[in-house]
Amino acid sequence: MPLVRYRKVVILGYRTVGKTSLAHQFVESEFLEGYDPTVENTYSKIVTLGKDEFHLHLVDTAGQDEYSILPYSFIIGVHGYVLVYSVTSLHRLPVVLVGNKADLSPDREVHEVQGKKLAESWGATFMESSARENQLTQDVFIKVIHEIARVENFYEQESRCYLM
Ligand SMILES: Nc1nc2c(ncn2[C@@H]2O[C@H](COP(=O)(O)OP(=O)(O)OP(=O)(O)O)[C@@H](O)[C@H]2O)c(=O)[nH]1
Ligand SMILES: [Mg+2]
Repeated sequence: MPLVRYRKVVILGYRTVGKTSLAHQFVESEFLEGYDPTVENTYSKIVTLGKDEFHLHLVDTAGQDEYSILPYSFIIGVHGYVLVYSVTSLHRLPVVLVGNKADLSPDREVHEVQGKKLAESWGATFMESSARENQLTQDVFIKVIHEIARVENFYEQESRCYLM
């Protein structure tokens, strides 16, 4: 008897990047031409990989912007995330990848350079931190505020250019 394992995966990303279309294509094998903004939707599919069966529970979310609040169901019991962007738009949310517990140097398994490279490959900002250190912790959240402002300014300037 194959083991059926439950996997809860949350699909995140900005509005209209195609989260629902991807989920729908995966589960129903068809492309959705129309656009119907998602409030929240779930999809289920049994996926067989070799001898293993996975009961995949996909949570299709409403597109996020900088004002979105993620409900608990997007965090609790989640096994993985799919972060989607559209290649047709540069408009992406700022992401700060934080390598925390940097104070625990004897237990370190991830080198700072590895974190940096991963963040670079995502176009994300990277920081190491320690929740034991107030200043380092402040820096994380100040960084994300700066990043949001940077992206906002960029798009404000861009829309001004269009208006001219
Ligand atoms: N050409 C093309 N169009 C796509 C693709 N994915 C999505 N679309 C179209 O883009 C529009 C938005 O797609 P959705 O899947 O609804 O986007 P979403 O990310 O779920 O949007 P929200 O629920 O508002 O966050 C729809 O008109 C889709 O048909 C794609 O890979 N190629
Ligand atoms: Mg959607």
